[in-house]
Amino acid sequence: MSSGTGAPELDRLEREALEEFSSAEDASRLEQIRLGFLGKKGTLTEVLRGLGKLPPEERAEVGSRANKVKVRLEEALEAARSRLGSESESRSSRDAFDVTLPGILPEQGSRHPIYQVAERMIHTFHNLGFQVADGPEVEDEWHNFIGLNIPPDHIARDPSQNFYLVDDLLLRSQTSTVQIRVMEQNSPPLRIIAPGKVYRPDTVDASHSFMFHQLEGLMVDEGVSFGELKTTLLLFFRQMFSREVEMRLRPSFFPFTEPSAEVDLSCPFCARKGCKVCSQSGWFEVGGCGMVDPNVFEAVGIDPEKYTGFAFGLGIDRLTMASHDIPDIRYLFENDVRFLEQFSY
Ligand code: 2U9
Repeated sequence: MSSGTGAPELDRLEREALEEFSSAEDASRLEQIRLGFLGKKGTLTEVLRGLGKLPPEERAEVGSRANKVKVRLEEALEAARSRLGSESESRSSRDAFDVTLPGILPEQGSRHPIYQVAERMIHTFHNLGFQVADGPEVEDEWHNFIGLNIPPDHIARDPSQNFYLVDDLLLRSQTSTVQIRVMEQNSPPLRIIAPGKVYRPDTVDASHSFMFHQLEGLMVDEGVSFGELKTTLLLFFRQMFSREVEMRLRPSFFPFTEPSAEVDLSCPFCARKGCKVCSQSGWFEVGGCGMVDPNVFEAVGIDPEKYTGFAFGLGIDRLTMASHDIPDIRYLFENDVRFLEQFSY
């Protein structure tokens, strides 16, 4: 190391020091280097101390240069300290890793409660010989109304009751459109279910939404009777709820079935004692059903003299709410994780 005091010597001193600081491999070596340049007897300290002995004309220039070098060396020292400090820190935290700690499981999602109930329904109908059929959510009036024997002046076709997109296209208001499509393309015997989303512009409140889920069923063959409809539904509900539930059919009217009935279950949540879910009545409405109207068969080219069939419609959201004691349908569609995680499995 030169102990000269001119500007070129200071340049060289600076270069050497910077190089040594940046290549120091640990803290004790860095300290040695610091002492060599900046310590009491360090080369730069000596230069600064010797300034007074320089001729006055050199003193100012060399002094200013030496002070700048000092600032740069102190910065380089800090940088080297933090480099070595963070290296040694990360090495020590690596060394401290406790391999006996249990792992952290990644968070896992689960199916939406509506889909969990739908899957159980599908599985149960599958056991009864029904196959799942699917169809588009954007439909034409033929599949949504005309094929289902719903006349042009029927209130169900009113623009205020449907999401029309353009003249002949709307978001389907029931999944019956799927059964129409299946019957158009297949011959009996048929045993299908059509689960899916349907859309109606209802004002949203605790029990209504503009989109909800239905599961509809259809069985067509020679000699299919109302008795078979009743048995099929009763077997379904008993399997679905794993209980001896009772079922009651109340006469009703739908354009697509004749005769038609509404389906009540003995409340599966209180065994008819009366509870919140059944409004203390002991009965719980789950959907509607009936024998396929001969006009529907004619519309899809199935001979109503040869074949009969039954159909039913069940509300999946309603069954989900009842099964889990959910008081407001909006919880099902807000996708708040604090709600949904209660149904994880
Ligand atoms: C075809 C022929 C007949 C399906 C049926 C109902 C009665 C019914 C409601 C239950 C609750 C809709 O989700 S809900 O609001 N459904 O009451 N659905 S009969 O009848 C059909 C379907 C397709 C070709």
